[in-house]
Amino acid sequence: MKLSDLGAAGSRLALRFPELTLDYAGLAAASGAVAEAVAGKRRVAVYASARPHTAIAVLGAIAAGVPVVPLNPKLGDRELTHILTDSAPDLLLCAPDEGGHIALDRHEVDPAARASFTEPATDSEDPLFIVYTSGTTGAPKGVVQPRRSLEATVSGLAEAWAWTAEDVVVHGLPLFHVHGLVLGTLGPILLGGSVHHLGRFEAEAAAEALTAYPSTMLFGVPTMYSRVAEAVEADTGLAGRFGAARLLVSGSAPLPASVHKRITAATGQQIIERYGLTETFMNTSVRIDGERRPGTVGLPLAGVDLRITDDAGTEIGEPGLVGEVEVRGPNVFREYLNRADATAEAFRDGWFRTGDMATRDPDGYLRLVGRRSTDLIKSGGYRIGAGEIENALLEHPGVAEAAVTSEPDEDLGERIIAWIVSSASPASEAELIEHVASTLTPHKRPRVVRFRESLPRNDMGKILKRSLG
Ligand code: MLC
Ligand code: AMP
Repeated sequence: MKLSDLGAAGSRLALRFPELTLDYAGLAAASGAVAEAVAGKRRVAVYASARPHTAIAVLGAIAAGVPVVPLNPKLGDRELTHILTDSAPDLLLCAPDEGGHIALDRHEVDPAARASFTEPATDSEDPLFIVYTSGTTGAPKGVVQPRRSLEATVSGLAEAWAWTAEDVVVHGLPLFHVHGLVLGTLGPILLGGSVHHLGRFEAEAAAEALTAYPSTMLFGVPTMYSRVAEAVEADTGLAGRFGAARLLVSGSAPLPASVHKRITAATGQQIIERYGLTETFMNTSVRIDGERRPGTVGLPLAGVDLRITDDAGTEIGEPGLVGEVEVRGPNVFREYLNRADATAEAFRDGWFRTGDMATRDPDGYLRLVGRRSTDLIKSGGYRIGAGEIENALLEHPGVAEAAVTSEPDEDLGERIIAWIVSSASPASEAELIEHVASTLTPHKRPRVVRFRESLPRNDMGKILKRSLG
């Protein structure tokens, strides 16, 4: 991605946020000022609020060849400290009124700044991002994604969806994860198109944005589409506006077939599903001209090798049989930062083990059916490890024993449940929820706490989570 190429697009719309609109010339110039400020740094953190400053900061760092660690602005003390210690960024990029609590040298991003910058030569294997994501146990791991992954994913999706510079991508996704940052922000900019970010997701605001331009695509997680389904059933005017989009795309978690069908009934649109991970960016999608079959995530994108294996690692060729999804290709990450052990464990014979269980329809369409471990939870489209929440709970003086599980939830897909044996000085449900929200991050908080006299354990002392209830 060259800033000079962006600048050449001149007065075309690049970014629209509630607080500010930038054309390509403005975006290239403001990003150029960031690139000047970060040139030569080893690594920078970006305070990734849902604001234009985040997009400008990330583009500037990419232009300067400096890897970015996106920070969720709502990170609690423990998780923030872990990420900053593990990734050791030289500088924080943020808006002037943000990030005051973060003890790093800072560069304040100014959307009105103007600078031109000569980009250094880069290699496709150079790290682009270090994105922190949860595993089943322990603290989140930093996924090192090289420049080639971005290229592979954006070109693969562009081909699958006939996505061009004419499209305006509308969304209200957070900008510290792959979905909102890579697909929803860098994707449109790489393709010379536009982003209309809603600031936060509301069905009404999305409907308005979807009819403000000739060709629009909506990106969202299933929780957002389930809220759209409610809204369009209650208001036919709104349904018409969603019906006017070129494409509605869902990802990050399973889209319930019921939501898919309700939205089709109300708007005439059939949602397209695509499947990815922080470690792989995008793997598969339903194609624009393919059958949009509820419950399926389509076919591998160009360049992506995908197989389904049994426990021994042998490929399962036959449709209908369940196995683990393994992926290989230019979209796959390099390593977990400072975690050679976890990296080695994640790969088998050069294939990345996704932890997702799936089957294939006879025509090759992939159908995700669950995860290898019940200790990875997807709530509101966020990936959350049971282990990290258990560790946080066990550090609270009111907790003697803790286990974390999930239950189906209409709105969030899954909701987090904490099972607690209290200590001699018990804490309330609200205190424990707040404790997790403030030490880790609010979306990792349990939605329900269930107090028990004891937790079921096997002879080895391991908690039998399946017996909780
Ligand atoms: C609640 N809040 C608290 C709190 N309790 N803050 C501090 N302390 C507490 N105890 C805050 C929340 O932070 C949030 O603020 C607000 O209150 C409401 O929180 P919520 O009820 O948890 O969520 P909600 O607003 O209902 O959000 C639903 C949602 C959200 C769908 C909008 O879950 C979301 O944005 N999900 C997207 C996840 C995503 O992008 N995943 C992609 C991963 S990448 P505030 O200010 O935030 O409203 C990936 C790869 C791929 O998976 O394939 O895409
Ligand atoms: P994350 O690393 O946060 O990006 O989460 C990746 C996980 O999200 C995958 O391993 C899947 O379990 C899940 N996921 C992503 N897209 C989909 C989808 N379209 N349908 C079902 N699950 C999905």
